[in-house]
Amino acid sequence: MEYFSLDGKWQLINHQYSIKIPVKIPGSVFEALIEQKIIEDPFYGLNEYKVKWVYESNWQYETKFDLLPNFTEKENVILRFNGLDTFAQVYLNKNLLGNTENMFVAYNFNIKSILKEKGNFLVVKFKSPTVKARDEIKKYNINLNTGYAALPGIPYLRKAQYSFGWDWGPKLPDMGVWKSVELFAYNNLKIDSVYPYSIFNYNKDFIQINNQDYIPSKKIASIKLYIIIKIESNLENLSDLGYKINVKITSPDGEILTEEIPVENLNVKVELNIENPYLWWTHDLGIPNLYEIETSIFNEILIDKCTQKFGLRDIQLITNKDKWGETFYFTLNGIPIFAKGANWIPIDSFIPRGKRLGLYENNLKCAKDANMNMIRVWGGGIYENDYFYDLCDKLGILVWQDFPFACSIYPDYEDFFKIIKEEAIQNIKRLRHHPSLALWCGNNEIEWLWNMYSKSCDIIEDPDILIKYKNGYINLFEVILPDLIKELDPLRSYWPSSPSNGFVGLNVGISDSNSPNHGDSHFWAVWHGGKPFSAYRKFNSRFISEFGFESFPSIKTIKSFCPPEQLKFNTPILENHQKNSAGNTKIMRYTKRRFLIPEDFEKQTILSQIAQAEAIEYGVEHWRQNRNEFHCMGALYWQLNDCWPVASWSSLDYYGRWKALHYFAKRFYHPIFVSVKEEKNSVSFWVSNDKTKSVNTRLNWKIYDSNNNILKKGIFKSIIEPFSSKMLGIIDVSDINKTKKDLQNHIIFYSLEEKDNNNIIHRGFRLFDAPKSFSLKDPELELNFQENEKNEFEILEIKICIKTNQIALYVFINADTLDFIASDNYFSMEPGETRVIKLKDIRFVKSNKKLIFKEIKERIHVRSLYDLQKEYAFE
Ligand code: BMA
Repeated sequence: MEYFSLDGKWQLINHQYSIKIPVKIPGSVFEALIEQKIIEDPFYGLNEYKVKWVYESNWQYETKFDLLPNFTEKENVILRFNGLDTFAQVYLNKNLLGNTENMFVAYNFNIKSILKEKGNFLVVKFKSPTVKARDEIKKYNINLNTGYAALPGIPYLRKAQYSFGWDWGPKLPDMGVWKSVELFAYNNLKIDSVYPYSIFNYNKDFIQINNQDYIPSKKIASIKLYIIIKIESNLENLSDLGYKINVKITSPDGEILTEEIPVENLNVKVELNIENPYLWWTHDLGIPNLYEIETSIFNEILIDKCTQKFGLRDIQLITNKDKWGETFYFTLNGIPIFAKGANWIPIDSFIPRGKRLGLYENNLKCAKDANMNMIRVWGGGIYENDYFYDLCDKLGILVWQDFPFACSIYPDYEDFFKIIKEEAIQNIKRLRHHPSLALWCGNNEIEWLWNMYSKSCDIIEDPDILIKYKNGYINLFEVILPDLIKELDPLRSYWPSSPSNGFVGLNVGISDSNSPNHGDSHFWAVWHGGKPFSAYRKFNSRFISEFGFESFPSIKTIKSFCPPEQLKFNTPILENHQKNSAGNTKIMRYTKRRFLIPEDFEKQTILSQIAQAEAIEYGVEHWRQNRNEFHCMGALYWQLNDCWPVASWSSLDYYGRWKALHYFAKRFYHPIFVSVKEEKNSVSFWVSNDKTKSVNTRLNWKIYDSNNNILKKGIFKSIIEPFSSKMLGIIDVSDINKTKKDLQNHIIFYSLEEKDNNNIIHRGFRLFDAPKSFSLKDPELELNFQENEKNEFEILEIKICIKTNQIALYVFINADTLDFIASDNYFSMEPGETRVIKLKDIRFVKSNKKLIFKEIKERIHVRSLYDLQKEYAFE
């Protein structure tokens, strides 16, 4: 097999606007226009509206290339586009090779007959996606759309739906050659796909844990590894031709296992017994061990070779009938896991640029740092880049993968289904070897939408046509896609929609997709429904796959798109960087319920982040308390990241800056976590242990008044069994919380330590009322900075020792001109407490200047709620 990459620099042409500029492959039209300064940054100010012409017009990519002679001598020469976004005609040496219409698939063209040794001329002509969407609406005479933020007609297009606008995303549909382009040449046969999968044989030694269901011990009796190799060839009598396949498996410790078998037909199955296996675990349970598999076909010489990584692990979605309805949880190698994580949207409006900027690594590393073990790739985005899954495999993070359909009725005609089948086949085959991939899910919120449309539908009013589309839905998401999974990836579970109750067929649209007793749920009464965040405590769910709360990003991020004169929550630019209708006003309204609002906009942004973090923590506490008997087994908040700088539900902003929520997540997703339920007359403490071993704990708690007097204190000692949540006890507070004023001025501090080594696992606090009614004093924080780690060039890590003599709420470390990640942030301290915080990944916001200790020290501020509220403008 000969291989030749066509990545690099091509030309990008727009005839209508007489533009001819260089463009990167992989890359995109928007990225090239920004780089060549043809357009101003579309993220800045209101520029989003100035660049409409870009996606309303057509673009042409061109390149010339010569080949090495050994290439043209081969019988087959394939030109492969790993991704074209989206509607294109491909020409080579003026011959039309074909049309493309799906951003999510690779296109292969056999170009043997038109390829020259020298001076090949390749042209890809892209048509405007928005013009195409309007054409489709006209053609089918139905205005299929998402019903809100996005441009109309997009359900007709197999192109990332978010790029046409979402309630957190701008309308910037990009175009171009967004993945690699390559040529490969071969004679008679090549490897089409290699699919390793393993079957686990658990020993029957069951252990009983804490009155729960029976959980198999993780001792694995044996593992059988199967490898299915598909060969592509038009040779007849393959078995007589002497071809062989060699499979070489390298274990994480370098041990090599090989197997060689003759090729007798196009499907080869290799079977191996794996002794002493290294299992793949999520990072919170163990090591995400990866094996490597190298598959080669040869006769006298090597014909083709393919290398990939895989993991030995068994993942299952368990849906068993129980007293509430039906369970919904995953087991990993027999261990039931509480999924902790967030929803993932595409990394950038211009995805290839985001990849170049390192956003995949950064966002996923931050997810792991925040103790997340599962990410849901949401259906309004894309099947992610290979790189994304490679990173999840390596970091030990599970992936819930939606097929890319969201919030809309989709076409129901055969040609559309044909396109989807091809798309699904390609992507299932591309991704199924990844151990991180836990679940295929049909779509985002469409089953739920049918609940609504069974009452009325403004898009399709004729009930007969509506039924036709509903049957189309059932066909696609309950027949076509699950059948393909059964055929191509039979060991992985399929779930029809998120949320779904799991009842399929005639029940679509009739039974509640968001049932608290079956399947997964999206809970939006807080935020969209305007309810206080204490409403989370009233909603039980088997697995909560979406719930969210908005905040502003860091002021540094806001300044990247907003000039100083518009730095206010309701100016046109801030309103444009908020895509949920009246979202900024809502942020302010919610924040005001909790805090005194200062005049200063930066302080408002910080308070909005604290309100968001408190909200999500409330929800997670409740659902983690409910983990016994598998009542609730997952919490994935909406949303991890942003695709541009914006006010949204994310915990990481577009530049990777941690909002307060991300620091909170690091605490509330810790495998051993204390949660607290405060009520007027009582306070109860809970500990969740998601580890495989029991922990012997001691919880110290104290209740103070706002004058630093300790009113009550105590200790709970307890052994917390693995995979369980335990209520440690209830404290009666009716004697101290007699009046509203008492409630407002009392605070609980608590810390959990491991009894055997006094190691503090978790610290927390809780007020009985909104923080704004607690009378705070200036904590006059004492700071002591130390260099912690440096190399010969600069400081890598510093330590800050923070001491307080007063109650200090939401202590936060920040800097106007520096970025860093703190070991903890936005925490509260009791009188006399000292905390040591480490800052790593320290860098200047706008320069690569080296970091000097004195400069870092001068730029860092440590403040608290007292400073945010002391000059408040309104209540
Ligand atoms: C959910 C998602 C998204 C949306 C988010 C916030 O339901 O599935 O479609 O962006 O809510 O409204």
